[in-house]
Amino acid sequence: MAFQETIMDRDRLFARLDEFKIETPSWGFADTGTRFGKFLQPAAASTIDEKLADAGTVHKYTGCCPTVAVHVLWDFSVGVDATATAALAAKNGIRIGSINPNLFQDQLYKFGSACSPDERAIAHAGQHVMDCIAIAKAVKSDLLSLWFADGTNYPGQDDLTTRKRRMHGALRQWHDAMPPGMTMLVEYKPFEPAFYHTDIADWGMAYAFARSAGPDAKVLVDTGHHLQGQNIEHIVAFLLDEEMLGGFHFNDRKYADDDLTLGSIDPYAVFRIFHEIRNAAEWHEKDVSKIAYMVDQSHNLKPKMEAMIQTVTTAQELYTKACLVDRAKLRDAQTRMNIVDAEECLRTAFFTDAKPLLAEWRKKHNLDPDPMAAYRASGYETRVAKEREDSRAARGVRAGGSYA
Ligand code: RM4
Ligand code: MN
Ligand code: MN
Repeated sequence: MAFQETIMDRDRLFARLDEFKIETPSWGFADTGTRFGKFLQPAAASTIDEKLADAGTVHKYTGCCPTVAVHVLWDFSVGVDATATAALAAKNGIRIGSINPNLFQDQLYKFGSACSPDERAIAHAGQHVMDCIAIAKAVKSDLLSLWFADGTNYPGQDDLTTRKRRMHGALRQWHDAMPPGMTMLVEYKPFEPAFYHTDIADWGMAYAFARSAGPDAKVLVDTGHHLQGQNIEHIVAFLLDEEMLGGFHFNDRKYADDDLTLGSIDPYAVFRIFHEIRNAAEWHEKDVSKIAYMVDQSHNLKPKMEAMIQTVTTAQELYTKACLVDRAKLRDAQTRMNIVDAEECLRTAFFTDAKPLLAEWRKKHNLDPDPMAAYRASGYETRVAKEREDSRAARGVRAGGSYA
């Protein structure tokens, strides 16, 4: 189906695309794997310099990834000047985005961090978050993104209500320590690494914790963190109406928290999420400009950079399709209670080829209309593979990476 100017003119669509910025994760450029092992890639980034170079390169070809998320312990060693890292990001044409504390790897966190029955673990977590806030200030980031591995493995292991209260206490304290203008994002996950109960298991708990933490705390929806069959777009619509949607971690899944490429398993579900965001903006006068769109993927087998470019362009395509929903027609069909006509409004937009429109948008921004082809033609991967192998050899380190 051809693009209909009547639904949304190009200028309006292109303005929407200009606003649609996606943050790449530093850890998405590093070697990752599963608990069964890692398959190393010569071109994978193993230093923050290399990760920033990769993130800058993705932005150079896509034009929509101006920030990179960092995981504090993986990207900042103790004593390293965070402002130097921010300067390095700027040199690569990007900025440091969300700051992700690491509240799960220290031995002290065996029974949790903020919810641990061990007061030393709570104090350690609190100190780490204060350090993260200081890093955020130094790099001029306004997002503190919290994910907890807290939970228990066996019924009776700890008191669920007491743990809930510990989490409330920690989040309130950390919220109060944030400077004005900083937002705290609270992520949820139904299970893993804890297998019996997770302290922030779903969006409702994240909502309650964020609400009680203070006005600058919002919910982060990681698309992979739901039980099978969960209607994610409904959660998104609900949170938007409550003005509690802080952002997303993009990835796709088939079984659990698989961290696969966004839209690789169910692109229609991603489209439906974007559709609810456009509904909130266009029908319900919600400000959707502050939503933080972030990628949280683990490219275990795909070449890292290609996987990231594929993710970002897929997100743009699905967002464009959601912008193309004929909302006047949809309203009319809903008013007439004609289910088939209403559903067809969504299907028609979803099956529209967004690629030519995105090619035009890219040309307008002096970008190559085909970011993947342009990236491949640049020879970046072959070049950095050689450089990074040499530099790892010179430093006497094996390829590795940050996590899993
Ligand atoms: C979790 C979650 C967090 C990510 C950690 C490493 O499953 O998605 O966002 O930072 O993994
Ligand atoms: Mn996540
Ligand atoms: Mn995850």
